[in-house]
Amino acid sequence: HNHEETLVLVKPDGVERGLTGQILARIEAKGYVITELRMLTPTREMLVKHYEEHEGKPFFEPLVEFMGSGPVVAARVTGNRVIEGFRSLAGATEPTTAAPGTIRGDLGRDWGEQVQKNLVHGSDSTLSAERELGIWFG
Ligand code: YYY
Ligand code: MG
Repeated sequence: HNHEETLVLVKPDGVERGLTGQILARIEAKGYVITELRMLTPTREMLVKHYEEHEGKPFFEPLVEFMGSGPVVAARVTGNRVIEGFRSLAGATEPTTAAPGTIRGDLGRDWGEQVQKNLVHGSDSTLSAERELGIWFG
């Protein structure tokens, strides 16, 4: 798995707060390699596909709306066990309780109105990585 790949997104809150550089720097500092990078405001169509596993859940609509609310930075990231490694670096879903030392734990918090403001996305399996990279990088 030397060439394992994952999709990382810096979500609209991360971009808006000017944390893109810090987040990408943490990925590089851990030793992973960014092989493709783009900034875009995703369409609803892309987001519905991206979050298809969550369709029907109560947080789905607000999540899709938030993710389309501004520019996002998408990165193709490569390295041994990068899927697991990036999720560990990102920390738990909820930034309030994500461990210090992680991206969400160090840079995130609860902003009240939207629990989905947790700075980053990382694919959770080789299958979802392949699927998601197709959505964001074609
Ligand atoms: O993979 P990860 O991002 O850590 O969490 P998921 O369970 O895949 O949920 C995707 C996304 O949805 C999460 O980053 C925030 C949002 N979300 C939410 O708003 N409310 C929840 N109860 C669970 C997830
Ligand atoms: Mg997920």
